Amino acid sequence: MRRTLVAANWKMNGNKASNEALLEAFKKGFDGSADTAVFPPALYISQLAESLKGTDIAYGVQNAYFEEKGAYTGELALSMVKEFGCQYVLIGHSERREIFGETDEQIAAKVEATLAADLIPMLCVGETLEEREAGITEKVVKTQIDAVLKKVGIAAFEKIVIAYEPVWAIGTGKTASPEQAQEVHAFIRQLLAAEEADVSQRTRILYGGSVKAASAEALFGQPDIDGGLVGGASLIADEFVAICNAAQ
Ligand code: G2H
Repeated sequence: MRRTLVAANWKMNGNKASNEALLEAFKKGFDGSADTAVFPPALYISQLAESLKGTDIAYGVQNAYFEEKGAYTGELALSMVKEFGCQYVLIGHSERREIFGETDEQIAAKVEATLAADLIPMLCVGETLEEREAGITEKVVKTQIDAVLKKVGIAAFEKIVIAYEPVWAIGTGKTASPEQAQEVHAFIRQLLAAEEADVSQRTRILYGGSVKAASAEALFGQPDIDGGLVGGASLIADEFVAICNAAQ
């Protein structure tokens, strides 16, 4: 019912030559068993548009602003993102929250503006190590999701993809175990179900945090894990192809 989605978050990595090599290897090796999307640094969106023409591989930006236009130096408007053929917008990644100080309110506004631009928000949520150790993982994730629910309402979650990314597992090599991840994914689905059961069954919830080819199959095999958001391993062609092809 929910088709697996695997997304590559290249973060601030790559150059024209390495991007092309990655994309060529991906197009050659990918068996089409999942929906896929690639998030390059925004400057390379045109390169992806050209390279991925005629394929089913989608692409998007790692961030965009909620205002339509104006004096917002360094920001991208969603109309611009749309004009370059993007389908997805990554919103609220923990690196945006932590390093750039994005708040739940700004993230909710970005989700709302992304939906209004007819693009798909990929909303990232997740707890830090201190929060997990303090036993407040569910509370933290609920607060992050509630801010968006309050802004856009439950019906909008039909079009939103959620990525659960425990901060302690990001780029650290520490993947959450499939059971640990499933527990939080099930909790997120319950949160949505408490609002509207049908919608909760249709919302895709991805896992992110040191996903590797070796862990992908077990993660994707969990009942509430609908794919992955992959950082480091998405920069290694064989790894990323194997992760995508691990989808059932
Ligand atoms: C989490 C993830 C991609 P990595 O940030 O969003 O990165 O797979 O390197 O942990």
